[in-house]
Amino acid sequence: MPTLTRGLVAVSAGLCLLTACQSELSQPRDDVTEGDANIQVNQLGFMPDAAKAAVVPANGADRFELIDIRSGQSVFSGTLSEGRAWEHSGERVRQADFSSFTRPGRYQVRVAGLAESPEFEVREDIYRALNDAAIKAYYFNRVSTELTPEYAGDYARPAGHPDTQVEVHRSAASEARPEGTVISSPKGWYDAGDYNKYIVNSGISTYTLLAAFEHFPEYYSGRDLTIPESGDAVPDLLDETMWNLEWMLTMQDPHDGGVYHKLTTKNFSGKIMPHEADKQRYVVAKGTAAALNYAAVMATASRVYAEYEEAFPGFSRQALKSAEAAWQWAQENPDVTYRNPEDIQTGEYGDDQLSDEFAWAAAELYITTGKDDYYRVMSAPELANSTPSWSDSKGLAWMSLAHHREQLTSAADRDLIESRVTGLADELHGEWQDSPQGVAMRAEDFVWGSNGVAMNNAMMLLQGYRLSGEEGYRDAAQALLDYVLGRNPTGFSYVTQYGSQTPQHIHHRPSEADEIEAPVPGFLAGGPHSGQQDADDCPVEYPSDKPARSYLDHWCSYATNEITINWNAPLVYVSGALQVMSERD
Ligand code: G3I
Ligand code: 9MR
Repeated sequence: MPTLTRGLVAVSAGLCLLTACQSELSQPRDDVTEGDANIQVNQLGFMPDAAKAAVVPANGADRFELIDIRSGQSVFSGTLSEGRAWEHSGERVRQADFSSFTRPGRYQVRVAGLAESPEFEVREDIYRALNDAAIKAYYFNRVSTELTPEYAGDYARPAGHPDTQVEVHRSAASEARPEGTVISSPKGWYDAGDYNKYIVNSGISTYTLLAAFEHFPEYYSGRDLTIPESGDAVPDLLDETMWNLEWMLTMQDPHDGGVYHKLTTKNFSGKIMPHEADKQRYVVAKGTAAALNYAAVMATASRVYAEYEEAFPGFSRQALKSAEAAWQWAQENPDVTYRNPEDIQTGEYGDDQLSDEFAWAAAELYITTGKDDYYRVMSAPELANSTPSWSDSKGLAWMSLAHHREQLTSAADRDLIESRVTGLADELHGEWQDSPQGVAMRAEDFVWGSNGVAMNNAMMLLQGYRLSGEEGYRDAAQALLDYVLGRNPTGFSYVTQYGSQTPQHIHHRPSEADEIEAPVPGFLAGGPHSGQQDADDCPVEYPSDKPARSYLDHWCSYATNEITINWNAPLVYVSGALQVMSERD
């Protein structure tokens, strides 16, 4: 803080003492770190050449040291940045930058007057296990199959939800399939901590995993995730995504190309294991968002699996055909927005902004088919870029176009594609630079699933890095990964079983209902935000209203401590990308 401003704060505090603002002073002040704050650091650690920083509560100290755990010796020391208040936590913090320290080993950060930081490592392959686990989490959430000890270890469980006798709900009835028609719609992944399957959310998750593969095929071709398909001719990541794609195919009505919005029970089940949750399931209402999301994902899958024709004969062609049929349905039904029918209480994933879904589907169909008409209907010059979410998919269109830019036809405007991608990366990079916490999280990012937003912000920064080689984009993405792995004011590394303090009570029915103490590994908890929509269901209070501290590691907190497939997917993308891109250097 400049001396002049510091003086003013002191003067106004002094005036307060003499006048009537005593009560103001007894309130916690936004610019002062509260007593029990700790040093925050990525609890896994860093690759040797990465940007590395810890966040330190501002106390009197100006310097920090790195302590080598093995020798107990100080191996690096540096000056802390200026203390500034982070508006999203209300805490005054300083950054300890040790990017220039590259020696592999195990360390912690020491600052006079504070407890030592959690331990972390500097290691070449630091994110491999995390990346494997974040993908393996999808296996743990597979529907319609037993998880055997060979692949699931302690988390083995009987098969849940065969989904071979699913009823067409009234809202989805058509002439060819009247209400009550029974269809088979097995496989897929459970969406989250609940047992339902939602097209829109499973679509963005599947796409993001396919993008991870499309961007880094060599890396993922070499990984062994210990899933039932391991050892076959297909990379494990693509075996895992196929589990969901096979389900998605069954959600299209073959009579008209329309896609059901979700497959669900009428209400959320209790805290029981999958095989115990045996209430009737329904496919519910076709919708435009579902059709377009489906079209985008199937068009993407068609090109990714074209290389694996032998393992999945006919799949690539079938996926494209069904993508085109869904696209056609959406053209004829352009504004069928989804709302839960009265008797259906489960997740809604309702979205009435459909222009981004149209653009995304068009972009993927254009890339896969090379047909210029698809590019034209995308209306690229009018399409902005933004951080992707289940309800906003335009960023995925730009991400795919950027990856394939060298192969596009002349209809595509490559300069526009590059400027959209670097434009968003610049915005996020600026946010990172200005943030006292050193993290590109805007006020609007602290929503239900804020950790997913953090990872999607990082994924978009990495698109900028892949295009431009601008190191600052990569460093800003690294800082976001650091944030979810512990460099945040809650002290949690938000990925189950990855870090020294991790969520123990995620809102995930199998984790809560099994007899095992530790939750299923590799899941990213939703993360803090001020919404507290579950406060009435929680027997404990949130520790703070501040967006970055409003988090509860409690089963009750479905608004901050649930896990979902769409938040894990960008964690997969980012942890894999940072690992691979550094290995390439
Ligand atoms: O759209 C409004 C926006 O206009 C407004 O400014 C903003 C202010 O808070 O709210 C926006 O709505 C939010 C909506 O998500 C869209 O982002 C709601 O507040 C928020 O409560 C809602 O949260 C969704 C939540 O379900 C409740 O519906 C989450 O995004 C979504 O990830 C979550 O998804 C659930 C599924 O329904 C069921 N399965 C688990 C999954 C994760 O919890
Ligand atoms: O368990 C449900 C979770 O999966 C959903 O994301 C969440 C929001 O739709 O709802 C949870 O169910 C809660 C319900 O909405 C309200 N009563 C308590 C339920 C959880 O115990």
